[in-house]
Amino acid sequence: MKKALITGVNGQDGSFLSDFLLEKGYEVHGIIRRSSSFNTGRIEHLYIEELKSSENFYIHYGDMTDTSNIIRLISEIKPDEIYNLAAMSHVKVSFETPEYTADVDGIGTLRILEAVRILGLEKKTRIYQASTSELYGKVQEVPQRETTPFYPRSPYGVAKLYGYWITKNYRESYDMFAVNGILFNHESERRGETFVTRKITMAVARISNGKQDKLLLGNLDARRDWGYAKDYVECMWLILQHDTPEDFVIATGEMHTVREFATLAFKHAGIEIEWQGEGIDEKGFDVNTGEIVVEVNPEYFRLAEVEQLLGDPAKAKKLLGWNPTATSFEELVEIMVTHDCNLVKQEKSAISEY
Ligand code: NDP
Ligand code: GDR
Repeated sequence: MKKALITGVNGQDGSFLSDFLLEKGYEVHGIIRRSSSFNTGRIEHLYIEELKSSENFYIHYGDMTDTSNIIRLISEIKPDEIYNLAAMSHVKVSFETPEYTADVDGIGTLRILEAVRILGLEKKTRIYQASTSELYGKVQEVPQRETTPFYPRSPYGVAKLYGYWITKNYRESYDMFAVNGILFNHESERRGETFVTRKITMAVARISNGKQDKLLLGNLDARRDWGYAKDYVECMWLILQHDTPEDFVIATGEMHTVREFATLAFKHAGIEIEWQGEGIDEKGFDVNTGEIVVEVNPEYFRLAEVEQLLGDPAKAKKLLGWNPTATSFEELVEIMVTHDCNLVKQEKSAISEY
């Protein structure tokens, strides 16, 4: 039985990856942080004793800033595969916590690589690093592929740039199977509520159920290549199964604005939106009631914005046989809105069911 260690196991991707690897027959070990309130909502379903998968699922306390903890866990578990998903993952928040973000997202990656090297596991343990389309930031080429130059636009992007290069450097210096998945935005019903897609779908659910008046958003013109997280975790695994250690762009190859996402999300809940005004004065009106349901609030603007991201998944398609459009943009929006409407009707908190 193969053993996998997942950092960030209770995040969006960590939870889907755990489901996926347990289904594949892996023994899965995950690292979570101590928290004063429950933080295991997304992986709770894996704790249920009657579930066969729970026999092979182990949780350990740890932190990406705690070197001795990381060395101890890797030494005890001796994983065949490490998926380094833990990160301070919010781009806007990284402007307020730049040093911490560098420590967790940048040096944290080094701590994993060094632990594997110090423990002499270079030939046994394959390492996946969660790299990001935020590396491209101010884009130098459209669409972005593995060879496109990087230009990060946030402390998060800069910290992840270190993570990217140190992974590549350890691969080249110590002959380790250490690789980057450069993943473009991927969303789901398990997405954190402060990211724009989930913020929109939760607001749509609450507004259509009379529990919220309007949705406040920042840059409506930002364009992203949005995929479905469940499809993307399969790719993380495929990257580690590949014969040679290589970096891959994972994306759908389709780009939409925040405005388009919001329009479609409201439509799925039966609300037709008409947009009026420009820039910070732009508003979204419900055509049936004439009520304002979306308003722009400059509080949500970024200090340095990434205006557009569009990935080219050709390499992953060709070498990994991955299907980038297994779930379409329309299906993704529908999955999230349907899920959140049910959640709001039942008046549950967003992540308590996982
Ligand atoms: P989430 O924010 O949902 O999850 C992040 C995880 O990291 C959480 O489990 C969090 O734990 C954990 N974490 C944060 N800080 C620490 C720390 N100091 N020590 C240990 N664990 C920590 O992110 P996603 O699941 O969406 O993303 C997974 C990874 O992929 C991240 O590295 C992200 O930067 C990257 N990525 C994500 C993309 C996306 O579109 N989702 C695209 C490209 C890259 P806690 O719950 O305690 O905060
Ligand atoms: P991003 O995701 O920054 O791409 O990082 P996010 O959903 O936060 O923003 C996407 C775009 O939407 C614009 N936007 C808003 N964003 C938020 N959060 N809230 C708003 O109200 C709002 N209004 C408009 C943003 O300005 C931005 O342009 C995500 C994270 O998961 C990273 O960890 C990951 O690396 C990248 O995706 C790829």
